[in-house]
Amino acid sequence: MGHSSDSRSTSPIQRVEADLEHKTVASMLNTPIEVNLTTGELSGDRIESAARTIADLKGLFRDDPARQALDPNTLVYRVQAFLPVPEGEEGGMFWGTTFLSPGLVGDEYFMTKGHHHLQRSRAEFYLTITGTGALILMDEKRHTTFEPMRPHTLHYIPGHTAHRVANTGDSVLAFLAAWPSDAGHDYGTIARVGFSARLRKVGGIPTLVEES
Ligand code: M6P
Ligand code: ZN
Repeated sequence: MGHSSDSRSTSPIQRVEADLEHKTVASMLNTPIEVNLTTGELSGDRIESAARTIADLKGLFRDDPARQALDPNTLVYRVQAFLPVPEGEEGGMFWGTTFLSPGLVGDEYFMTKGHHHLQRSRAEFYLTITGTGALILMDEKRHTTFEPMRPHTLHYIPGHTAHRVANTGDSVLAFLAAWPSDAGHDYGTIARVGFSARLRKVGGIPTLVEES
């Protein structure tokens, strides 16, 4: 009663309630990551990054002497990924951006390694932000096709389909990707048997050429 004249004073109970409220708000506050929709760059404190240079991509391109003639430190692509749950966990989703440099190894465009999903049924979305290229898809019968990529094209990669991207332009190709957290990456199959066709520059035009 005596202290009720002071408007700033609080009873011990009121103070506990205020503290609890503060804690509840603090524990609910997640800082979201940000996607720069002009460049594709992800920012935030939970982003993982990886880079692949010409030296890392031994065995990927058809013309290995041409690869060896390039500066081994040449960046072919880098990937940023936001993995909010552990890799392999069922029911979650992952998000990433790939930045693929322009360039050629012989007559073959700079490209990603490409992969099947370990869980073959898992699908994925790619959304092109900048640049031009091709999404190369191979089904289980080893039938290979490609979809042209240009800013704002959205690509659905069905399950049971190997996928890789080639940069056919002269600037960085950046694309966003979203895929299930239990998809996984199978690189071994591609390393062993590859895709049935490669995207090559033939008479100045990107052309899917069957492997002989
Ligand atoms: C996209 C996603 C990633 C993938 C990356 C690079 O961002 O599909 O899962 O890792 O491209 O492709 P790759 O793994 O074939 O090198
Ligand atoms: Zn994938």
